[in-house]
Amino acid sequence: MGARLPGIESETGERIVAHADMDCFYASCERLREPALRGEPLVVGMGYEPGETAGAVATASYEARAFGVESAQAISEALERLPRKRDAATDPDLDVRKAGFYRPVDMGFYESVSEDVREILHAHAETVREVSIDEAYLDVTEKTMWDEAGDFARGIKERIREEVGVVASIGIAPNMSTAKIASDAEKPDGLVVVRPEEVRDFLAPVPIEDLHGVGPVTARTLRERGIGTADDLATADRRALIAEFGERGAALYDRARGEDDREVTPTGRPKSLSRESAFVEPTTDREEIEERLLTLAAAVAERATRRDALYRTIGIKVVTPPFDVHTRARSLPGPVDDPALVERVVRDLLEEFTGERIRKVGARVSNLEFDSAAQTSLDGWAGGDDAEVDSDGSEARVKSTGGSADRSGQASLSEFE
Ligand code: DCP
Ligand code: MG
Repeated sequence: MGARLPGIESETGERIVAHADMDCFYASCERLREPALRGEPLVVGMGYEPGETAGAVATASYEARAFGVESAQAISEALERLPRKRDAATDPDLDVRKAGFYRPVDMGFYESVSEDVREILHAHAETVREVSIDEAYLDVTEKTMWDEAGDFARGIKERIREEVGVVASIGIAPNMSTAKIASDAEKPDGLVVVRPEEVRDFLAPVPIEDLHGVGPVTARTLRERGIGTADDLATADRRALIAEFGERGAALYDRARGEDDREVTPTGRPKSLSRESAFVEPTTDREEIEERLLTLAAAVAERATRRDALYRTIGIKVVTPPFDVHTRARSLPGPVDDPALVERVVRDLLEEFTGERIRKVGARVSNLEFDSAAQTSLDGWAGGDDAEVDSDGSEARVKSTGGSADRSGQASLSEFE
């Protein structure tokens, strides 16, 4: 990858990202309203009713995990490893000291606890991306510095513990994928800071199964190739990985090396919208290629309009055999919602690939803004020299660059992966 807009610096290493994940979340919530469960083996079951054996384990407290109980296990199996206290009290064959408590899930209550945690997270970050009920990424670049990141994370953990009563594990790193691995590294009650210069060493021993995007099937294939750790992956032959796994191979390789320049974007707010499509056979047919790309561009522009998204960057992706990915983009001086402009720009960008055999094309709008309130006419543009807007674009819905110029020029084009 590595294709970037001219004159735009890589942001790698400049970002400070935190990942927070609550410890045995549902179990911790149950302990809030039933303090007697603290320190006890506790299983929270989905589809479970008190006294019954149906359902599956949503989560287990760390005390229960010591008995071999884990998420997604059948309650019946969990009961074999960890009998209920009540049953153990009356059954002479069972040992009460080796028994635990079982509770059914109560999503409404967990959501309310989650809300309280989120409020604290938002107070400590510029941007928060909530990825599940108990997990979020925070962009804390402007809230802390590497030298004090540990104290900063400790402060967040303290507030969550004192004000909500649950325990968060936090990882801080220069990018999202490393921060997630860091938050998991010392659970429960974990706090791990991985400074930019420590990323490679920190990741090296991590088993490939713990890397984002590696499922059981991929893991098995990698292990058959003798690749068991992030370091094995990071030092593997990139081309061979691409030959085996396609574009995903390249992404895995980059993540294993700690290269991940994804921006922390707010929940529900994508940073780009794209669509791509492969030809049955790689083709040089200019008309077919252009037609396909324009269809994709129209679909992407329509999606942006529907979501009230304005874009500052319009780009294409062209994949040539074997799997060479080329991205090209043009940045605009201000955010627009202008399907005709998208069409014109992608057609222009495709020009460079005339005559090439092409396997796949894609269209993308990025550098999105969702603030649809402050749109002005085209006259409101600050005017940039790389813009390709001609006068017939006057119907475009355009937002003045005045109050939001901070985001301009940050487009990284490696996001197609
Ligand atoms: N959950 C679920 N089913 C699963 C996994 C999780 O219902 N298979 C629910 C219960 C968890 C919550 O989601 O409490 C959060 O998931 P985590 O993976 O973060 O697990 P925990 O927070 O329970 O434990 P950990 O301390 O490992 O984060
Ligand atoms: Mg959790």
